[in-house]
Amino acid sequence: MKIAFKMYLKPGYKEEYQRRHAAIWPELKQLLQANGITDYTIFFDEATNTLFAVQQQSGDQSSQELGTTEIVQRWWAYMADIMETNPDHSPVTVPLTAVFHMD
Ligand code: RM4
Repeated sequence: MKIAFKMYLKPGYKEEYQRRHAAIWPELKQLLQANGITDYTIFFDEATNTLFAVQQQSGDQSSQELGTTEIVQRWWAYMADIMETNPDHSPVTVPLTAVFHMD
């Protein structure tokens, strides 16, 4: 199923966010794909520094629920300096509800 959620970037870090994600760790990409996360896009809203993530989830865990793994926890700690995070370095994440879909 397709899921979406919001995260928040600290102001002024759009280019750095893009740079780091263009060089996403192969082991993170492999973990996501191995757990059924595909077609994963993150959009950015300049006006509010909001990140909108959309992903296809064929397994029972979203990219955020994979936060129980060491790789994701290490990635979150790496990204924490440019994102709004919780005390455990996980990105503040707001699930979104699908209100319309058209195949
Ligand atoms: C995001 C955030 C997400 C992760 C992606 C790859 O900035 O850390 O949790 O799934 O990167």
